[in-house]
Amino acid sequence: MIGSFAPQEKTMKNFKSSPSRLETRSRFRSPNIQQVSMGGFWADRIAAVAEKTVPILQLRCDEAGMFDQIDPARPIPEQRIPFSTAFGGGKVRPVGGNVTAQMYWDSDVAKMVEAAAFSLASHRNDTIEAVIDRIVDMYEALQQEDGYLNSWYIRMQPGKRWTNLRDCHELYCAGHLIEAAVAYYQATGKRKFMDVMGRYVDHIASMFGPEPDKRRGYCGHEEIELALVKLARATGEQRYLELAKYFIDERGREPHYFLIEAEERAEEPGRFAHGTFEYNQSHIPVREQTKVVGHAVRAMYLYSAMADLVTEYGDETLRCALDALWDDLVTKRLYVTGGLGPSADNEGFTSDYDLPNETAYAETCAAVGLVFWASRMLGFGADTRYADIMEQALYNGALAGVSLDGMRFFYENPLQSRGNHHRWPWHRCPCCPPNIARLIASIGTYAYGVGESEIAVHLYGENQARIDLGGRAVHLSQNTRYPWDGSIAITIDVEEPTGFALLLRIPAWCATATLKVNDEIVDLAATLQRGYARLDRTWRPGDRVMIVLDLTIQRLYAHPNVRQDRNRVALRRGPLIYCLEGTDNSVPLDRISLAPDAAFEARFEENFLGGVVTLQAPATAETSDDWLQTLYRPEPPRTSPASITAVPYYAWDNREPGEMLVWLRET
Ligand code: FUB
Ligand code: ZN
Repeated sequence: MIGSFAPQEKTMKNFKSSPSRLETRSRFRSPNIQQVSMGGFWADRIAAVAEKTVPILQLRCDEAGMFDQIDPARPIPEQRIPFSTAFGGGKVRPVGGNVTAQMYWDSDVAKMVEAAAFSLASHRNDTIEAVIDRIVDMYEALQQEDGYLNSWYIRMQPGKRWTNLRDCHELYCAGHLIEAAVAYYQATGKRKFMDVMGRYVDHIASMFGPEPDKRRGYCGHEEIELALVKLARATGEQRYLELAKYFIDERGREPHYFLIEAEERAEEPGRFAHGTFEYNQSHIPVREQTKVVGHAVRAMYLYSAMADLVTEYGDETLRCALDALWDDLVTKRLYVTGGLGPSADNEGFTSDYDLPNETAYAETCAAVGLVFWASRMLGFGADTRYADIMEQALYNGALAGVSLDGMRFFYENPLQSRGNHHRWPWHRCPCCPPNIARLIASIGTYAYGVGESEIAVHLYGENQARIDLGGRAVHLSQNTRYPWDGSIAITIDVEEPTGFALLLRIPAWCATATLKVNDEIVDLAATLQRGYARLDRTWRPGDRVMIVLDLTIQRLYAHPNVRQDRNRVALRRGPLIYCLEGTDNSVPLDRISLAPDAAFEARFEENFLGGVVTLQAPATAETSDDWLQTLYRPEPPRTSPASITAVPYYAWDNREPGEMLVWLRET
């Protein structure tokens, strides 16, 4: 099922050293959920998801009425979320007359199942597994003779299936159900859900495609494409990959499918939520796209699938588009937290350098989606450009989406709050909680990339990996307190001396790094390729690699065009972005200024926020005591000394509610 892969060399930014010759890049695929067990930092997060988030997700899906809709043995339920008010959780706003968030309940259930399945791999739980089995049984019973399977169209709007791919998330739901089925199979070995979904995909393939007897449709919300690649990889079935490729190739082509479909519904083609095909990235064919536009989650899922297809087919035309899109995102449209999509209006992108802090939408799902995209860019070669962004989005914009106890969730992730932004227990559009949960529960699969005779270490963190390198078993064990400490010891265990290249990521944020193999210093510069130290040798049982990454606290400055961040700094230590919280700082946060030479101290506090490194520094704060009733005056505010404490951004809003600030003023 794998096509040939052409070598390519191009000039890349952020290189510490460049390869001296053209290299043939290999393909890398992720290990599966059974192959990596996480400890340390991630073990706590994974446990919170398994023990708290997953049961909450199951309960909330039930309370919302989702199982009433799915289970054909129950009476058809009433519609619970009205049309045109698809968003909730305190906010209800129109997104088009024919849409309700209830249409994509299958996706919410599927993501919950996926998070639960991944959690089972590390936290066996018969009760949770029994709930999933019941859900699978419901879907099996619901499935139509011809394989069709969507609870909304079977139960709530019968007779209308496949009439509005633009708005109604039908293929999106299928995609999430496919991902859930693959995860459940990989976690438990149970095949029933995969078989159900295989029948549904056969039905989908009979409906859509380039052949004259099929409709040339694709989904308004990308997702099925990347799911089909997962299914292809899990089953080895090329036809699933071909269907994914069709959906990608067809997107944005003329005649435009969404116009044809609108005409068939006798609707004005321009009358839909947001009124532009940029919203769902179908404004032009994908290979012509160079700007990240529209709804951020949709964009991330689309680019993820495109990257997967580059890995599987070696398609350089898709790769060129992805390079342009990547550069556009990371040089003009990405928050320092790895959050993206500043606007609530389209849940997505606006214009270059438009990165407001307090009103940032930066949906949790979008940062999760960026982790997906970046990890798939690593499919066609280890490159720290992608891995650094993956880590940045993971530890900051995505991880902030769930509280430390795993019980409350952010939908929006601003970089500044006056004290009125808090995690909520649930949302009428509950896409984010299961999304961050499934990412955390499967984080081990993002840590490595496995090629034919290469293993890339993309993420550091305490873990044990059992990797199958073309039939040869390689056990890697990472011993580290990362991200709190930059020392990482990796022990390699092989049954017999085994030749392969170990690729170790040296993040671009790391000013100095040292590397040793079996206590001998390695000349790092000589081994670096695209930011990865390449150790190509015969590995023997018990060989030991030691990496030390410099975690010096850094001040980051934004491009001058980001007007909201002018004269401000953000604090970074290793992969973590820091913020101030009102509860740790006795003055209003926006009155605080840092001197350019103020020295920071980093302190690990074991019993604080689950164990974090906090940052302390002297600063000044403007006082208002002498302003009385004055609003304006000729003299500037007076300042007094203040000492500040910063905490990792992901850990904010886990204590008393209050202010939060990422970009601090610098005098
Ligand atoms: O439309 C399904 C999901 O709901 C999207 O991915 C999120 O952005 C939210 O709109
Ligand atoms: Zn979401």
